[in-house]
Parts: sequence; structure tokens; C-alpha cells
Amino acid sequence: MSIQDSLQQKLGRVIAEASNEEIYSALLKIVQEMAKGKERPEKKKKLYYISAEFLIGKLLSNNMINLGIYNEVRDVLAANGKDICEIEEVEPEPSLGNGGLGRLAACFLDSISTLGLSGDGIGLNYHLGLFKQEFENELQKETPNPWIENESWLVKTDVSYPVSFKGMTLNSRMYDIEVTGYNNMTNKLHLFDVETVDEDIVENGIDFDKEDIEKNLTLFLYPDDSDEKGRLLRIYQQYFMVSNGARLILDECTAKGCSLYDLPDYAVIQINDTHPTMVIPELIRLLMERGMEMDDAIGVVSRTCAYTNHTILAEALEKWPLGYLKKVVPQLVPIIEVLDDKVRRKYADESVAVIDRNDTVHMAHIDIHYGFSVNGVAALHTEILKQNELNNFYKIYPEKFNNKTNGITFRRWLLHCNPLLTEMLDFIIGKGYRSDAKQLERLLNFRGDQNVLSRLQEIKKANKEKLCEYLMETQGIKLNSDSIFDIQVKRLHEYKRQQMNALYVIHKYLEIKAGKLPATPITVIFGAKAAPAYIIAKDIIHLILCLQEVINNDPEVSPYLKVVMVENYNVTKAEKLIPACDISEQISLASKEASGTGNMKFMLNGAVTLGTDDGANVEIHELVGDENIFVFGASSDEVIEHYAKADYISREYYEKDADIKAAVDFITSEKVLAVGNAENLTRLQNELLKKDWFMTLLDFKAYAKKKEEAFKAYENKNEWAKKMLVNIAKAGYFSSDRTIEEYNRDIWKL
Ligand code: GLS
Repeated sequence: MSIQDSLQQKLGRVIAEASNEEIYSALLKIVQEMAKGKERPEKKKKLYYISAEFLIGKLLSNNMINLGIYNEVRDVLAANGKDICEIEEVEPEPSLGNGGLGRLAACFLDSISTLGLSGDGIGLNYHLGLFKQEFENELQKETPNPWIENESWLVKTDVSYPVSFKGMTLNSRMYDIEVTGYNNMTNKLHLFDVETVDEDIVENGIDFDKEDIEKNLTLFLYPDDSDEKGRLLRIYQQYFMVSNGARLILDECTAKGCSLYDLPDYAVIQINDTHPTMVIPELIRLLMERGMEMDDAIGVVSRTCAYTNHTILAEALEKWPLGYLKKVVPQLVPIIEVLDDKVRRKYADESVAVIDRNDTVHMAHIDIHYGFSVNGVAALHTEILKQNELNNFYKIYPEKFNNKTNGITFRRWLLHCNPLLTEMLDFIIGKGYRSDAKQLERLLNFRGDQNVLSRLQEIKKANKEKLCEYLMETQGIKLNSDSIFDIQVKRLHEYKRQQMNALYVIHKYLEIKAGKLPATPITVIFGAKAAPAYIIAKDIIHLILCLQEVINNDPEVSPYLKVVMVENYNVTKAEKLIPACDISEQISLASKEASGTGNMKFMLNGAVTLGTDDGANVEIHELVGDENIFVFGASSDEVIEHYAKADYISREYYEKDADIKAAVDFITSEKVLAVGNAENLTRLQNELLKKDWFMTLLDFKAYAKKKEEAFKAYENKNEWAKKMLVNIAKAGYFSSDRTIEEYNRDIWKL
């Protein structure tokens, strides 16, 4: 049946008369049926990717692209007076992730299916997601982000397990989302839920009773953990996720005839960061329950589990007091004690213990000792793990350590988000790059082709205009599409240094006020959510919103400089921002950004990176060469040395440099205080002057200088277009298909 016919059949009437909502739900059903028809036949060995986050984004268009029906649907709709973009707007974005780590998991599922590998995701079905960000009085306000509707991608299954906590058992329910690969088969994302969850317990913003586990377990991703109740809730969530996951894995393997001792031949479990670490003791416990000796169980599990490390920030490497585990999952405690005991018997080194002298359990240590692989997510990051952060482990297990540089799915981050560029690429280099990303390099042959260079500029301009329209509609902000779009969108964190970019905005504002005008107007765009309990991050958002107010309303300055903070930055917004970007801000303090994946998305869409030699920026730099990237700042070695010597004093930079002083002082100037709060602004200023843990002032001058260089280079339109072209052409390496091939070759062996 043609798309037109099946759509009309589902609608029960002609397309032209149906509402966008009706068309969306009819398409959803058509796509689900098609995806189901492509479900992978069971193979002996399967990968289970366990993750607290899967930032999957809207699914309709992506699924239609992967099923090969997107263009046909678009044309049928258009012929009936309907706009596919408006249908896309109807779909709520599932809010199941926070940042790069969650989006990576989603890109991986796409590539696993695209490569025809057998692999499912396991996670939780958070009803209210992370949170929705609203701006009120120049401050971030958090509200619930409900996304589950009657008609959704979630398919209720009959899988359910009783999960026991101390003094309580909760019955789970598994929901599935089909994940269809590009021109290939369908795997599943399994999301576990509790039927007793109750959204009505949430009041004024995102507050709720943290002790009412039956009702709150799957409400939010990363509930506030600034108090003990919040931390216990996270343990409840994590155990619920892994206990369900572990049972599903054992059930599926036994159904295939696996004798539990052969588990590693049937299953490989990729532990995405430390949130799912309890899957290790839980599997050991379940195997023992099924009659296996403990030592055998430990051996089997250790050959099944592999761990990915995504950060060196101490705050993100989870540690739980043993007392918390006793309160929530006492059944795991004796197992974790044995795991610790075995380590202590073998290695005298206290730094590699599972349970330290303060009775704190180091989750990553469990993963490293009792998993067979430990990988970092970019070359530099893996080196830092081996030589610094995890050096004591590397000395024990050199063979376990390996690097898997992150990647992104080109289906979403090129084909879907940038149809104009896709069309141009199809036309000049052929469609082969869609499944073999390396073929993008063919674009290099067109470096001297004036038509191609002009077309690249036209496409960028068209994408900028589209973004302008969108920001006008959604936030009432008027932007100039002829200005330079300088974009920093990512989670808000001091190490990512949005505050450094904000200081630059102030610097530029002061320059313009003093009569020094930029050759081309500049638009600086931010988008970021701050964790609700992260005070300084929220102060940085406050500063940016104040600057937006001050600068955009200053008639002397706003024709040359504008600032925008995009509200509720998410995947949907990323898809609109990234194709419109000229300068991609990747300015983390060197050594701190494990990889970054936004950097790859921007590059692929023809933005030029302004960044430090950090994370995957290092690899981008190597690929595109010095002329096609703007790199500045202290190197990771220098930064690591500063930390080791504790010799960085931010105030010295402030005192010896007039530009730095002026920018920092401006934070609490009359102009800013007229629109903002003294408390937030003073706190932020003090943080910069007295602490500045992520060395903003250290790199500020180098940053400002490089940025000027980038702006100057932009003036030569043709040379800039060549830089765009080289960035696109060299982005092939960052396809998540390449990353997944490497995971499979070195770790999963499916
Ligand atoms: C992160 C890192 O901060 C990012 O650099 C990285 O790209 C991402 C995926 O590997 O993982 N780690 C983390 O805790 N959140 C992230 O986004």
C-alpha cells in the first residue's frame, strides 16, 4: 500500500482534512508497524547497553529517515497542504537524558541497529524527565517535563519483576521503544517503570516527597541529591534499573539455552558510566540464587561486564557510603564486602580498594576490578585516565584499558537537521557517505570550486534565517542573520566555562561602548540547563540573562552585538541551532572535557571550532589542521601541573590585566545590578576572584585574542567557506558507526 493510502486508512479520511495531531498519531502507528516488521531475529550473543540516560530526541522523523520513507511522506503531506515540520512540532521530546552522555547512548543505539548488530538498551522510564527550564526574572526556574502521552513510542510489554529493597518490594513494568537502524533492522530500548508512580505528588516546581519511593521512583532523572534523602533515592533508582536489567538478561540468555556458566558467550553488558555499576553485585547475587558458587559467579560476571568512563571530575565518579547501601539494598552489601576483600588480599594499595577506610564504596573501582574492559571516550581522555586519574589501576590491568573516541549519528545530525547540506552532498559526492562516512572526504576535491563554496555559504545563511524565525516565534528575540553566529550550547558547568564566554561578551560590549566596532555584527548564543542544586551554575545563567537584557536593549551596542540564552535547550533545539552556527565554542579547561560530542555535530554542519586542546577537540585539530580551527589556552599538561602545585591564583590575573579587571568588575556594575540580583552576581564575582577552580582568568586573554582572529578570518568569505568545507569533509571519523565498529571489534565481539 502506498504511504498516501495507508495514511488515509489510518486517518479514516482525506489527509487535507485531518489535524496535525491526527496525522502525527497516524504516522506514529505506520512507523511502529514498519519497525516491528524489521525486528532482529534472536542471535546467540547480544549486547546490553545499560545507561541512566538515553537522550533520544523526537523520534518520528528520524525513524522515517531510517525506514527510507521520509521524503515520500514529506511529499504526500505537501501535496495535501500539510507541512512535515509542523507535524514534527506536535511530538513531545522525551526528556530521558541530561547531556552528552545520554545523547551518546542514543546515537549508539542508532548505529548498533544500522550496523545490524544485536544490541538493546536498558534504562528507566522517567515520567517527568530531567526538568523543563523556564526563565523568570533572569533566573532559571525548573518545572516538570512530562512527555508521555496516550499515543507514544512506548509499547507496554508483559515483562515485570518484583524488585526488593529493604522492607519493600516493588513490581516493575517494562516498556519498549523500537530503535530502527538506517536501512537495517530494529533493536529495542527497554525502559523499566513502576506502576505505582504518581505525578501528582510533585508541587511548586519540581518538589516532591523524596521518601515516598513507591510514588516517586521513576518521576525524575537525577533528582536533587544535595541531601541524604535525595542520595538514597538515586540508589533506589539505580538498583531498580540494574536489578530489572540483570533479570531480563538472565531470562533472555536462559531462553536461548545458555547454561549461566556460559553467560559471556551470550551477553555482553556495557556499563555506561558508574550509574549502573550495581549490576555487577546484583548479577553475582542472582547467579548465586540460581545455585552458582560465589567465585564462579564473580568470574562469569567479570567476563560479561565492560565499563565506559566518561569523566575525570571527582564529583561525577560516584561514591556511596556503605551505610546508604545498607539502608536500601542490604542484599548487595555482603557481596560488595567480598569484592573488596578479594581486592585487598591481592593489592596492598589503598587507592584501589572498593570500600575505603571511611566505609565509602567507590563504584568505578568495582567496574574496573570486576569488568574486562575499561574505556575512555577520546584519545586524550584515555591517556589521562591511564597516566593520571586511574594510573594505579592501569598499572594492575594495562590490558583492560582502551580508547573509543565518541561519535554521533549522521542520520540525525546531518540528514535530518540539515536537509539543504545533505542535498548538496548527495549531489556532488553521491549518497555513499550516508552509510560510509569516510566518503565525506570526497568533498575535499571541491575546495577550489567556486560554486560549491558559494552554495555552502547560501546554505549557512538559509539555516541562520530559519533559526532567526524560530527564536522570534519562541522567545520573541530578533536577530540579524547577517551577523556571525557564535554558539555555545551544552550543560552548564564551570569546567565548560560559559562564564569565560560571558566575560568576553562584556569585554566586547565595553569595546563597542568605547567606539571600537566589529567589522561584522556578532550574535552570541548560549543554551544550557544548570543542575537545580548547582548554585554557581545558576548564577552564570543569571549573568548571561542579565547581559542579554542590558546589551540587547542598548541602542548603541545592539546593532553590533547581541546575546541570546535559548530557553530549555534540548535535542530539538540543538537540531535547529547547530546547522546555523559559524563559530562553535568548545572552550573547556584542558583535561576536563572527556570528549564532547557537540563539537563533532557543529563541525559536521560546517561550523569552525574555537576551542582548547581538550577532549575530542584534539582529534578535530589533528584532522582539519591548524588553518581550519582556532585553538587557544593552557595545555592539559600545564593545567594538570597547576592543580598538582596548587599555584593558580585567579586574583593575580585580575590585578595585572586591565581588560580582565574591567570585565569582572562589570558583573556587579550599576548597569547589571539594575536588571539582576546583587546576591547572585556578587557570589559569582567572588567565585571568580577567590576560587576560579576551572581557571577562567588563566585563559581569558588567549581566548579573547583567538576569538578576534576568528572574527577577522570570517571577513574573508571565501577562505571561511573553505574552512567550512574542510570541517565537513573531515567529520567522517566522528560517525558513531565508526565508534560502534570499534566497540564491537575490541569489546563486544558480537
Ligand atoms: C560526559 C562528558 O562530560 C563529555 O565530554 C562526553 O562527550 C560525554 C559522552 O562520553 O560524557 N560525561 C558526563 O558525565 N557527562 C557527559 O556528557
